[in-house]
Amino acid sequence: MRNNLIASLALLSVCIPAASQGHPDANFDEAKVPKYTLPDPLTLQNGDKVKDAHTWVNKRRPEILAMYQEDVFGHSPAAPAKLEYEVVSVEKQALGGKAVRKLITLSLAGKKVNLLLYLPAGATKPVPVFAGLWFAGNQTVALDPGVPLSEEWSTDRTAHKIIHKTAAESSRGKCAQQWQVDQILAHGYGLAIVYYEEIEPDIPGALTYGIRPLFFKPGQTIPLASEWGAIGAWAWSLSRVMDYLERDRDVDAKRVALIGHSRLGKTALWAGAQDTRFSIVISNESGEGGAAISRRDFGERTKDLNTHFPHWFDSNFSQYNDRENSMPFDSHMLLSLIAPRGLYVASAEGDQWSDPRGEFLGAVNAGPVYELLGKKGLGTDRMPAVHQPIMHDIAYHIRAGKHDVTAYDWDQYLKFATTQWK
Ligand code: GTR
Repeated sequence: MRNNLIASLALLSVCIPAASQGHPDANFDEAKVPKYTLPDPLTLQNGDKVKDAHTWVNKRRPEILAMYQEDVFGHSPAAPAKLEYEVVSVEKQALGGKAVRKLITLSLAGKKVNLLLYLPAGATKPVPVFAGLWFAGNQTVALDPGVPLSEEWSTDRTAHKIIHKTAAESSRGKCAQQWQVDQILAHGYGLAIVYYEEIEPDIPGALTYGIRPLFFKPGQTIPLASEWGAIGAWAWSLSRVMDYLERDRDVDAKRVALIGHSRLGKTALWAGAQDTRFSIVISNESGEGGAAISRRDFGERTKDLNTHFPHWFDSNFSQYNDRENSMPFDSHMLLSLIAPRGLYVASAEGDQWSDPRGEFLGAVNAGPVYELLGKKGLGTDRMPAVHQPIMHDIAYHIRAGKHDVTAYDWDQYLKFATTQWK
């Protein structure tokens, strides 16, 4: 199994950063997962049961949100009083006439971040939009040369140097299959995308190149133990993308689906948990620290996250290394913060590191909160076979293949969104 894992990690698409290599004693045997008890999302900290939507919205939801702010992703700054942005260009005949392409520069605390927006050409009313962050420059999802090449970040490990360079023209369209732009447009939807490393490079020690220091108090040099990590910064920026979408008259901002893969799936969940303006949240293989139940000793664990990616979470999170059973929360509670909005959790069979069953169980156990709010959870605790999606207000599928976003995944997300947006 471990060899399979390493083989599948080695096959990762060039579009997705190299995954950590696991650790020698990672468990991939379901029979060896010790028993655990999940905290109840519908019991308040004072022990009272949550029996109505009012108590959920006003008491329990804020309690859970506060736990995640304090101990996992960290507290983020408030939204700016006014979003600063500039629409740099509007191309009415992009992608061979199929799309209107807008390039927008968002100014996040003064740092410029490029938002690429494709909308279906000829739309007669505001359109719903899929929004998300991506692992490489905007040109990697754009086949047309109208989209400028992005800056790229990488490390020279031997020289302990962070390298900042401009992407090559050959990177254009490189990850297009992971976004299915034609399908999205054909459904009458738009796509809003930002390259996440413009917000903060995804490298431990790259803090100073991102937006977090722009919010430091005088004399502060590192975030406090309960202040946002990089995932917090990426998630906060997704809310700024939403601020823009609300101002764009061609967009139906009441119907925006947030989508993220892997670490950006964790990010989408955290953004959607905090910001209820997103009407749907899609977690594609978000794994540990995302949709997967942390208490399950299967694949990646909390300590792996805090060791390999110390910049992602707040520093309080490391108190749970090897102590997942002491968490007053688990992933089902993060997922329950999306309720009553549409939630899609997806796994891949070849991505055991992300613990597909743990992701499924996260979605199952968010169900009671959906039911309390009059929505439908997965309605079963039997994991479906590959390519047998379950779609209610919570949806789940597992597909064949590796850690990736595929056309199959998009077919399901488009179907789910279309049902939710009816
Ligand atoms: C892996 C990490 C996972 C997942 C993945 C990714 O190395 O262990 O938690 O987020 O990276 O983002 O591709």
